[in-house]
Amino acid sequence: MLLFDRRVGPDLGADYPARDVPDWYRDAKFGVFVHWGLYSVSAWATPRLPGEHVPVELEFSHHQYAEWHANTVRIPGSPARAFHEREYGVGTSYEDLADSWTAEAFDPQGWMRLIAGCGARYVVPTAKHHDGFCLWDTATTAFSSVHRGPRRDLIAEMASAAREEGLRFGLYYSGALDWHVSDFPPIQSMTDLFTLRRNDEAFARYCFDQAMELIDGHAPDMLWNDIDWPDSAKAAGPYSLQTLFERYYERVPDGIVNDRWGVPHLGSRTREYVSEEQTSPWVWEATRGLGRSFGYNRAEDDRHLLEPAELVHLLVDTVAKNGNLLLNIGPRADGSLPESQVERLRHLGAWLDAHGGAIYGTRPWVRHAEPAGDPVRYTLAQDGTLHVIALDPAAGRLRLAEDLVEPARATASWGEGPADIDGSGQVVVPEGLRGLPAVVLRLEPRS
Ligand code: FUL
Repeated sequence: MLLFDRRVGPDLGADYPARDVPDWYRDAKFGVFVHWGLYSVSAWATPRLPGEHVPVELEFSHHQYAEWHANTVRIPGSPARAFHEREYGVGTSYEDLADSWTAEAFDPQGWMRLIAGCGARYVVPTAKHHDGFCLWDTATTAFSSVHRGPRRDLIAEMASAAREEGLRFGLYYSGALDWHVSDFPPIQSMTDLFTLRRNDEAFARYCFDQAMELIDGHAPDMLWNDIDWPDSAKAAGPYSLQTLFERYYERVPDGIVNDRWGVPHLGSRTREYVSEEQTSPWVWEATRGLGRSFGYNRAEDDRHLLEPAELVHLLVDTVAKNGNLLLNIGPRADGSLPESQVERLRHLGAWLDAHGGAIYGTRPWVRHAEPAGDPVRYTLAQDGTLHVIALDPAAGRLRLAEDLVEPARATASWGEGPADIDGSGQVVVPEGLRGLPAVVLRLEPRS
């Protein structure tokens, strides 16, 4: 039984033919999202502890995402506005902050070395977020990092550093929202999110031109669009989305897009701060920040961030269900990376270094977990080796599911040596492995 489909999604007809998932993406499993932009200057959002929720009517005035500051600050009475007025004085707009963004400690080689060194196979920085500030040398607007603030083509620098480190390079682009070229009241509800946005032809052309600059200039391996795309570009035409996709796949034949275009063109399915319940036949991607924001939020501390062990479990759970993890980091405005984030990435990297064989290049098995058994996740190597990833090695023993005990799967081993499975399917976890967040029992097929 094949548990995953070679295609990104079902065939949706001639306008949006289904494409195969490129092998590099299916094998990569782990990418790093980088939310860095003008919003990293204010770098503030109402912090939320794990599991903490705010009433739905406060979701936008108390937005958890620091990269939403340009919107949140315009909501009267919002904590972000109070912060902004305290910090910058009444009358200073969000856009005024562009000239104080100097990015003096930005070291793209250092970033990419760290990201690749921690086991990520691809990286996706934000080229333009909802604030409309472009991080590349664009002919479409002067509201960019080349004309304001850093006076550098940050995307070009990241692209070449990433590729030097052997990373695939994707780009995030906010296709539906651009607050720099819109004139609406602030978004205060989910309904506003999909209505207070431009859909006119001039804006569709603007987005098309910007996306084409990025495609022509950097051939991004992944095109990660956000929210939606201007409606007027959804019918056939020279600046239509169909044309954009055609041009993209021409330029990057093994490229992949995501699913946030507002049309039935399926790419990798995005899940933000949530997971798939079960193995999905379609490739998908879990994304979240290390805390509750993507952009750096100076109001967060360690209490708001995932524990290193939780991070390993998140990756393992995602991969077992046919997903990739696109884990976000939020650098500070000056380009430095907060130590609490670096430490977590390194922790994940160290685990991957020892156990990456159970992650990279794997495929889902017939089930991802044992609903009533010990906490495990399964992945299948392409040579038929089954990985039983135990999520509670501190327990010291693992009880295998009945169908794994006899007789099809012969040799069982931990990374460091053979494992003995007793008659009742119990296996002892070697003492030296019990302090790890997860350990891998390899069950090789009988040859
Ligand atoms: C969301 C955006 O609104 C967030 O700011 C973030 O970029 C996330 C990845 O996608 O929909």
